[in-house]
Amino acid sequence: MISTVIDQSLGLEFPIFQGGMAWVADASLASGVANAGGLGLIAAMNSNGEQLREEIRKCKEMTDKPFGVNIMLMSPFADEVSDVVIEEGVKIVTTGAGNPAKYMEKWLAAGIKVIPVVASVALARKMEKCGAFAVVAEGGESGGHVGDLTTMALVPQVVDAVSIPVIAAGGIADGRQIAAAFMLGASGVQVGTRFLVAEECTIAQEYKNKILKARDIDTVVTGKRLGHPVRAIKNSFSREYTKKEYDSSNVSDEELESLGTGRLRMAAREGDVSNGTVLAGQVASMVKKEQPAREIIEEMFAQAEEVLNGMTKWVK
Ligand code: TUI
Repeated sequence: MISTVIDQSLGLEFPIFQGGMAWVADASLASGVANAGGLGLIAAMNSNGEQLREEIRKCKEMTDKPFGVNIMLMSPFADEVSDVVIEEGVKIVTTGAGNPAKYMEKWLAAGIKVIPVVASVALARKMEKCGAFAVVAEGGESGGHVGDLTTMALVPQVVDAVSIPVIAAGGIADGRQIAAAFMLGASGVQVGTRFLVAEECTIAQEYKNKILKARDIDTVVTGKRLGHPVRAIKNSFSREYTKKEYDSSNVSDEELESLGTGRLRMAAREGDVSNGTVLAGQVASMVKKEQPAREIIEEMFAQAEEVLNGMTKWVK
């Protein structure tokens, strides 16, 4: 059994987090992963305070295992949801796409374990100083909002820079990649893309099919010009957006911004995977079938153990 400070201190069976994916990570997925022994996370990204409160309460009905909330700091509702997690007694908060320093004091006072997602050594250091319990070091292989460094380069640099535990994210969809993360010094992993096809994941079937059909080179990063790059599966919308982003200097930033608005909801909830944004990581093509969350986690950790126990078999 692979066991680290992460599963031991958070009350999990396995040291694995489910990514706090916007428009995807609801009470159903978070409770599914929690019941399967991982850390389920509800994404607060697309909710205002009251909507998040309802989702947290739903999740409490669906599991008695620990779960957390991910707060996307670029969300217009970040301030109000930062209070709701306290009011609802959430014990674990992860953050993304920014620096959560201004919320840290009140979260720590409420006894919350704060685990920011970072894409650089500098932010990891700052978060350790602010009292973070751990950090998720996320490489640019991931889906959604991406930093510049790869997981392979970022994780060992963050591990060397801080004394708190590091969870590796970005490019992890099977046990070999979990084993690799441990070798880089991580104490756990965060997985997003593979959980998109979990049976407990409530996104449109068309979105799941797009993941299941993806090839290795089928993702693209758009949005660099506006300063918030996101990785998604290539489709007709990403081609239109890329063209406007790079080819047409007469398209204003405001126009580009409004072009992207609402696109993730369109894909994830309405199933329009041609005109919507299908966020996914570079490992989408490794995701082969729909499975219950428990099966996904057990399969990944069985393979990780096999790799770690018999290294030579895997070194070709
Ligand atoms: O946040 C994510 N992934 C996301 S958020 C999202 S919703 C969205 N995002 C952008 C535009 C429109 C919608 C979809 N996917 N992952 C965590 C993450 N955080 N990755 C990278 C970062 C990050 C990057 C820079 C964190 C901090 C940072 O700098 C902050 C600072 O002050 O240094």
